Amino acid sequence: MSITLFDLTGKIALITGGTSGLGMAMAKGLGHAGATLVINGVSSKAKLDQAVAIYRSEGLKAFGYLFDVTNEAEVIQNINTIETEVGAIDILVNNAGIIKRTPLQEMKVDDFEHVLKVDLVSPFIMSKHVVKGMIARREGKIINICSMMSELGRDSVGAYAAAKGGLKMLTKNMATEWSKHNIQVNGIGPGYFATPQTAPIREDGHPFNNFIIDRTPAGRWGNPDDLQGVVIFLASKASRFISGQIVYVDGGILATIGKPSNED
Ligand code: GCO
Repeated sequence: MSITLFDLTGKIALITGGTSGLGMAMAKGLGHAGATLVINGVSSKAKLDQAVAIYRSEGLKAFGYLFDVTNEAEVIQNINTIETEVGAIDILVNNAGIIKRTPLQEMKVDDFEHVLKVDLVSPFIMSKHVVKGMIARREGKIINICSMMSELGRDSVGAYAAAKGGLKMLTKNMATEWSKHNIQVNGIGPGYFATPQTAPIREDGHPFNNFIIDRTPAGRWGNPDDLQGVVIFLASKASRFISGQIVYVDGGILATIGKPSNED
């Protein structure tokens, strides 16, 4: 089998929320597989420039674009600019996301809507405008970053789980409508990973830390680099006949109801 199946040389990959965490790890994987990286950030130009410098320090071809993925006018403008300045987008990774940990009964409607807007509506906005070029070229890859919360709930993350559950079904519907154009749309569902997003529930002996280690058959938190293989796979020719699937990278947590804490 030729290893060129996984070669992304000559491809351009746009990763939203690519300035840190899982987005940066996945982008580095795509870059080291040969893709040119277009990194979206929203918080600050300084943070975006710092991230682009990190990619370039690893010998990767990377460009940064600061825009709000929930703002359709900004999305349209920046996709046009990217396709003029860098080139046609072959791979879109909808990774940008937020979480607000609040019990549903206490959650403000504005906060609930904001989580859905970033985590569910923005992948729709981004994909709606990137897919036009992919359809014209009859080729493309869209990868939506779902979550194990696309399948399971947890106290205090109701808005996030609703968004990620919706993103799972949006992924299937994108696949339904766009696969006929040789565009594959799939999702990645990370389990619990050691990132800035999970730092508040992981560090300084937080009880959740031991819970996750006990609950995960692999017995550890995920390392962001654990996602590089699957994102290269879903971005490459190797997955050309796979569409509408969510690949869970979770150390086995979704496979089991777990075990009593006093059992090895
Ligand atoms: C939480 C975590 C999770 C993980 C991840 C799991 O508070 O439960 O933040 O949401 O981040 O999404 O797949």
